[in-house]
Amino acid sequence: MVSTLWALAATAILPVAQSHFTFVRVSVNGVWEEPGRYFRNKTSPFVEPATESEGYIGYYHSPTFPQHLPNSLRCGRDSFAHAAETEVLTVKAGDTLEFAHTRIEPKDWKDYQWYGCPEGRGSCDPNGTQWEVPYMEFAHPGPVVAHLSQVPDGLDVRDYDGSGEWVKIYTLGYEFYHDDPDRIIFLAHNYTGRPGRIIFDIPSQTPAGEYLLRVDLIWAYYKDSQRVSGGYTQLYPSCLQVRVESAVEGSLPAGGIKIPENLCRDCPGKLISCLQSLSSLEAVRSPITMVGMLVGSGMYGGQGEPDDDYVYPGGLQWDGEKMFEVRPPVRPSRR
Ligand SMILES: [Cu+2]
Repeated sequence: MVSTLWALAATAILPVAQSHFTFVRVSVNGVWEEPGRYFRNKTSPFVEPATESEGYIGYYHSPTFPQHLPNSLRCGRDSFAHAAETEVLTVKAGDTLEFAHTRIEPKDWKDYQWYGCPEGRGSCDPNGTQWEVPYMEFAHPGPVVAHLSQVPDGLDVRDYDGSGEWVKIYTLGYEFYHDDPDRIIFLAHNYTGRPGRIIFDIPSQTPAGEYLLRVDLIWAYYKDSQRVSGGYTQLYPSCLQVRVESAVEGSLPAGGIKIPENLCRDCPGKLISCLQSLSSLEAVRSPITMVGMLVGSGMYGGQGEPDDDYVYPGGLQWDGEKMFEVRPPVRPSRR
């Protein structure tokens, strides 16, 4: 059954109800949990101070922009306010997780959007208006990344705001469409109407303890255009509250990122937080470059040529043994 807590929590009416999306469901080793369960909820509607002057009101599935509140960028809009009411999912290091998203408002959730979906998927839209019914298509092209942030000693995950380091454990990026060097295809939103699946393992060397597990699709904004209202890079973060059982003790490796600080590459002074540097809209309109978060038109549209200097967002990735950079595919040679 759909969680009544979630259905009641979001009562806002969004005119274009299916234009955006939220990751809301997890499966552990192939078994789907109830939609919404173990995820920090969001507040809807919610006004972000940084965009209040533009009249921005974030509804349930609305994107989060880089200039929004740190808490909104970490785990979704105003999500820390919902931490205490969120259950904690117990998993084992090495378990395989899959994440599913929806574009439907919680008040409109029906069992047929979650149960009996094709290919054992965790969400679908049998009565939808999207390209390839019954699939639940992603609304936007971009990479999907997932991170773990370990809860500091002595703290409960329900009391942790995500201000520590985040270590990337998953990247779903792009490929070249039929080896065409001038046409990429993101594997999540791929223009087939049949979305890529978000499946990865919790590294088997993950130390025992409590974590926030963040998953996000980042639709990078077009770097050469005017950054007009509503046109910023869009993030779609959600966090699971998890307790990892493991034979390993200790901490995650160093070298993770801070959110939002290290979502920026060339923030002024490097050590100044992204939030500070983006605290006014003027700053947002200045030429700040973010790793994988401002791109050329081919990547913005998700079916053109890639940027030569593109770096996947989210920092180094950990496979349980080493930290490494996930490199985009090599561009095929022209034939
Ligand atoms: Cu959207």
